[in-house]
Amino acid sequence: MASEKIAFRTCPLCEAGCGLAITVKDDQVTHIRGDMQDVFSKGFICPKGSTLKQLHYDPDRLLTPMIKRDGVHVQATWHEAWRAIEAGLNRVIENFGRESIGTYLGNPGAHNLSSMTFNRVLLQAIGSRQRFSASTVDQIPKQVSSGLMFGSPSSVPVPDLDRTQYLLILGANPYESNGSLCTAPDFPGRIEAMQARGGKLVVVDPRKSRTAEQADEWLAIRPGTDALLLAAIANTLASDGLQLAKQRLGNHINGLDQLVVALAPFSASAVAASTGIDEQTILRIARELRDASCAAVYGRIGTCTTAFGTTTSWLVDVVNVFSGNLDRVGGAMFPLPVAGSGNTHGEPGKGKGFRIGRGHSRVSKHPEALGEYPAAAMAEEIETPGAGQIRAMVVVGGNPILSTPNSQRLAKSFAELDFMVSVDMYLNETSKFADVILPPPSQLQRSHYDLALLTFAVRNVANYSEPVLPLGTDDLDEWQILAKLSAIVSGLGTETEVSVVDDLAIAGVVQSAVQDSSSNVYGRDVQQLIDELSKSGRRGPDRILDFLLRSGPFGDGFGAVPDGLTLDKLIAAPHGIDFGALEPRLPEVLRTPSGKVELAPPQLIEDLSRLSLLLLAQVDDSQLTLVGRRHLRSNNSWMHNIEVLVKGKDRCTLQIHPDDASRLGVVGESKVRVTSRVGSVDAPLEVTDSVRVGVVSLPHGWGHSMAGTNTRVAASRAGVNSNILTDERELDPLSGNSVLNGIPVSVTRIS
Ligand SMILES: Nc1nc2c(c(=O)[nH]1)N[C@H]1C(S)=C(S)[C@@H](COP(=O)(O)OP(=O)(O)OC[C@H]3O[C@@H](n4cnc5c(=O)[nH]c(N)nc54)[C@H](O)[C@@H]3O)O[C@H]1N2
Ligand SMILES: Nc1nc2c(c(=O)[nH]1)N[C@H]1C(S)=C(S)[C@@H](COP(=O)(O)OP(=O)(O)OC[C@H]3O[C@@H](n4cnc5c(=O)[nH]c(N)nc54)[C@H](O)[C@@H]3O)O[C@H]1N2
Ligand code: SF4
Ligand SMILES: [Mo]
Repeated sequence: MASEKIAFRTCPLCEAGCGLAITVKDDQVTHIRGDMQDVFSKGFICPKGSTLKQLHYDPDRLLTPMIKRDGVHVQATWHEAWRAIEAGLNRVIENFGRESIGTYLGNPGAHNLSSMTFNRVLLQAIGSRQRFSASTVDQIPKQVSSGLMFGSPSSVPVPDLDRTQYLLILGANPYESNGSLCTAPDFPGRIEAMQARGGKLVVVDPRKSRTAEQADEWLAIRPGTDALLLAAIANTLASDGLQLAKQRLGNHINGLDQLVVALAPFSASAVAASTGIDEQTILRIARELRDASCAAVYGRIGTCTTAFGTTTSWLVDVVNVFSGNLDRVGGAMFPLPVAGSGNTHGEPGKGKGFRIGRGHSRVSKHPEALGEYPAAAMAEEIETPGAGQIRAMVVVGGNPILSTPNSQRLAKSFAELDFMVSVDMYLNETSKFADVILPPPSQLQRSHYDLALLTFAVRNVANYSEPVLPLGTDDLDEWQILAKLSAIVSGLGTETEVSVVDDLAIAGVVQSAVQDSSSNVYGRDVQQLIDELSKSGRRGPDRILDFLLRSGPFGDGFGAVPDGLTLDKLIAAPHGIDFGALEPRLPEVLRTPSGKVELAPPQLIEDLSRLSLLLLAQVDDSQLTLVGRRHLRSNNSWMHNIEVLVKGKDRCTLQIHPDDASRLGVVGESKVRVTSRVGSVDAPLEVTDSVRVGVVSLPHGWGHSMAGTNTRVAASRAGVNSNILTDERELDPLSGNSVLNGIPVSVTRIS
């Protein structure tokens, strides 16, 4: 008789983390649907959720390591791969030192328990400061502003979606993205529930996105000017006296007077021309935020990936404070992550605070942020000779050749590397440069817990998934790959058992917890705790996760809290455990030296002078600016090899407003040439009034036509790479984040 089971697991593809119910017959996945009983997603999934099946069975997915021989990737055994890596990396280390090894960690690692627990080990083993990741083409500005204001880069306030009555969204499109830095399965449903209870949604976006279409009000802002808009909203609230904010938060804030003075130049009338939003509207939005029974401001990609990413992210929370909505039910609130995080460790209410610029990149002297340098600086660090020049790259779950600015320059530099390793399941635009590719198992063959994303969840929930399908006999789990790499690069040799690295990893985690006076295992014996954990037979990420759960805010503290959480208890709850709605956390959540919310961090106050220069800039709508967009059926660059997700009409089009199209004489063209300072692409034209005049939009993650890759479906609908146009010189100077939106471009006929 055929064996049939239904497995429950969290979808690891995006930040929403929906529960899936997966039917497995004789070790074959037959069907994937939403898990109706999931405590958080309650049955919701998007079209990507069910494609974990197609991903697993994708004939192009790598099942064995690949080694490049005479320029061509061929299948190899793990043993051959490890030997090649040892030889390649050792040669670079011996000749040029450890600093010459760069790393790039990609986005899927944030959704991957193995990477969340072992990437750190790998970085330590490599021992180089040349660290890069997708963070600097994404959310790092929000983490820097949160670090400076609240003392920890993990303390990112999220809109209390299920209870708010007014939501101001800037530069996010959760109807396509399903939300980011705000973990909320069925974000659209939660917005519609807000509207149904009489709440209002206002969307600020240069495009009439699907979220803007759903909004009660759409404000078509000029790209890159959100900081001005928010400064003017804050300024308006300040001139009204801030009674509400002082009454609610007065005891918890520092720097109010200084900030109010610094905001003076940014009146609603002063920013109207630059932002394209009229004075009366700005004044009204400010007062609506203040007068709503509760309200939240939320900004994402369109606010982070601009030249004022950090300042904009800060001003989002300044407005949350000024309207009296920070840390308030229905406002912007701090989650309490079940497995702990930077915002639960250390003495409650006080800490060492947060710093950037503890080092500077070698070539352009960009300040370090969160232990890394801007992805935009990777190419120059590879190209520029001298001590510390990158000669080898280790890329884990990243596709920077499509995801980071001035891709053509980066591709050229990757081609010049002495050695490269990719941990990736596809031979794609980035891994094609690797001397060795190490394939992780599929998403269905691993356990899962959203260590990173549940830190930003709109409810305090926990959900663990066991692997749905077993590893193949020759497969290694991703943590084992990372552990082996760590052993090799630290000189322990290819024969080292991964358990050696694993034991070091768990010891490090436990050690830091027993030294934390706020931890429920403070002062306990490290070995005793590890022995207790190891009784289950668990190893690797699961053992570490068990520890994080047990020592977290809801944990059993190894006996200290009798009813507390353990991994066993979580496994017994396959639809997850809901620890309830968010609760106010001020001042306990703070880790600033002052024990207050720092409203006026010096770097940010100083950046307001740079921002004021934007007010002087000539507004010129004939200069087109490029912004991006996401589509529900995409996932950055890497799911275009799944037929059901790419079929239908071409989505990689250049959207342009009809007025601009006629001004430029391109109305009837099927394709146009788009050119920026750094490059040029020919893209299909889509004339639509969903973009504002002066703005054109092209999605990122496409451009699958490079030779030497093997993603056949993606190649058949290649599209063009929008990051050929984005400029590696344009950065947010505080966080190092790339400017990926608001790129000056010209659009011309292809002669
Ligand atoms: N379907 C799908 N879902 C995804 C992803 C995906 O690729 N596809 N990627 C995931 C990842 S890694 C992330 S980080 C999240 C991102 O999630 P979101 O932040 O929601 O990202 P986008 O959908 O790109 O929305 C950004 C919006 O900003 C607008 N915008 C551009 N420039 C500006 C500007 O200057 N000001 C303002 N106010 N708006 C601007 C764009 O028009 C766009 O509508 O999505 C995640 N979810
Ligand atoms: N112009 C423009 N550029 C952008 C953006 C934008 O809005 N506009 N968005 C930016 C954002 S928000 C992000 S997050 C980045 C993403 O940037 P990246 O992280 O560099 O790129 P991804 O497209 O997510 O590619 C992920 C890679 O990991 C592989 N992979 C998938 N799952 C796994 C796994 O479990 N393990 C391993 N080892 N590998 C895996 C995939 O095959 C793929 O090669 O792109 C950024 N680039
Ligand atoms: S919304 Fe995100 S987490 Fe939910 S099914 Fe879709 S891809 Fe998966
Ligand atoms: Mo992202």
